[in-house]
Amino acid sequence: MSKREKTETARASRTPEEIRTIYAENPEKADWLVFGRKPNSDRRGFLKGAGLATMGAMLGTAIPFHRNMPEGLMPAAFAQDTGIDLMAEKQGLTVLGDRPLNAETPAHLLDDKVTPYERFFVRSNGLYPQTALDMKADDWTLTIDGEVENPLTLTIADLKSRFETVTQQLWIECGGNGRAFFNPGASGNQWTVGAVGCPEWTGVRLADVLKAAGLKPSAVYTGHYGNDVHLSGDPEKEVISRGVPIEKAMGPECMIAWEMNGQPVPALHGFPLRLVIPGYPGSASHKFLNRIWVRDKEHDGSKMTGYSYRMPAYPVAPGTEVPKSDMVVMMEMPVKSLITFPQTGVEVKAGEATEVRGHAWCGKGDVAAMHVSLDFGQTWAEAELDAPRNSFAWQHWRAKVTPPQAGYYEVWARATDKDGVTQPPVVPGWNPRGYGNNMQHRIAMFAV
Ligand SMILES: Nc1nc2c(c(=O)[nH]1)N[C@H]1C(S)=C(S)[C@@H](COP(=O)(O)O)O[C@H]1N2
Ligand SMILES: [Mo]
Repeated sequence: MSKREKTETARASRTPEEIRTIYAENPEKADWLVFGRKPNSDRRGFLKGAGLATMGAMLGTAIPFHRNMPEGLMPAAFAQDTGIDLMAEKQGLTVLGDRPLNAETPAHLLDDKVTPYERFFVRSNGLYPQTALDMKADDWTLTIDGEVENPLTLTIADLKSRFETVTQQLWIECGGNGRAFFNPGASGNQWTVGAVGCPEWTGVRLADVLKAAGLKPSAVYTGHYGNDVHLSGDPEKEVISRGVPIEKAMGPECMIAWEMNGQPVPALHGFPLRLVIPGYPGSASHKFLNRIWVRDKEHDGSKMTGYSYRMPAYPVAPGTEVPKSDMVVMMEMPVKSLITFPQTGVEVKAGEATEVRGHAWCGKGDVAAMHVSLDFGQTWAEAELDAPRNSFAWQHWRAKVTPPQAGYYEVWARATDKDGVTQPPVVPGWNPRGYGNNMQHRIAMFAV
């Protein structure tokens, strides 16, 4: 074979998986492989010559309209499959979209004390990295740099050997959970109540790793990075990069985890390493984590600024146009609860006591009390509320309700935090992007 023939064979024998990985890791090489284009040449050319031959060979057929096809676009044939395979083991989730993949869990499927993989919601801002799809990351590293005395680059083996391994049950709730109920509505995923879950995580404390890197006095914020791929396929575009104040990051609840429920963190949830920062919007819990940049100011990565995960600094009337300069970063999630049993629409016997139960959680820490009502909020009965298994695990609660006679009832539930702040019966403070809706959860109950 001539050198040229060898090159052509090398190009044409790539699998779609390889092409995606190369696009993610080395865009210039990908351009060369797919389009036969030299680095730094014009990105906006149309497909011709070697590029055309290569792409035709990879697709295994001719491209009749090749004259119209721009270079630099990864052929859709190689684009990531939609979530169908990734979602195979999820049970009963409502898929809100498949590019990016987002799915929430109906309340009655969140009844487990520890949320199993099958029922844990999925929130993606980008496409899944090949390392996660392959569940292979032998040489994965996590870098801690920025405002630290000793920048660190650690393998997962280093994390395991240098720091204490801890297991904690910690909840993650998307900042936009409940968005569907805002009026006027907010753009974004129309989460109802199920963008929350509380699996068990194994890993190290974020604080231990930050301490080992030696925080400088100038360290005030974290900035998180992972290797998921922007929806455009452009490897240079950042999908999401959020951070938290150092005081939060140093809390013992915050973890760098490699296991979820005793198994390697699944692809959908950030294989091989993710942050778990309970209490804050889920977006702080970065998946596919490979870098923490310690900042000397509030982090300004993608989806940290503008209206993303920000609330107006003051209460506004629904629909108000709030200037960006008046939007502040969302920190603690509000106190909240779910009724996970029975399922809404349940039929019960009039005059008989029925058990209702669920979980409660709060961004500031423990929930202090839990109440239920069967008369549209006129009277409330205190529910039995368990202590959390560990700090920032959700708390289980149960109560009995007895519909006095046949008819339609609603069970309303509300959690109250240590400061006496409780969940409102209707949507709380309107905000442009529909974050932080902690209105009371309610289910329908028919007594016969
Ligand atoms: N790398 C990366 N991390 C991420 C995201 C993402 O798109 N990419 N989404 C965030 C958001 S908005 C949420 S709510 C949680 C969801 O975690 P889960 O998909 O494991 O339920 O992950 C966060 N971490
Ligand atoms: Mo989120």
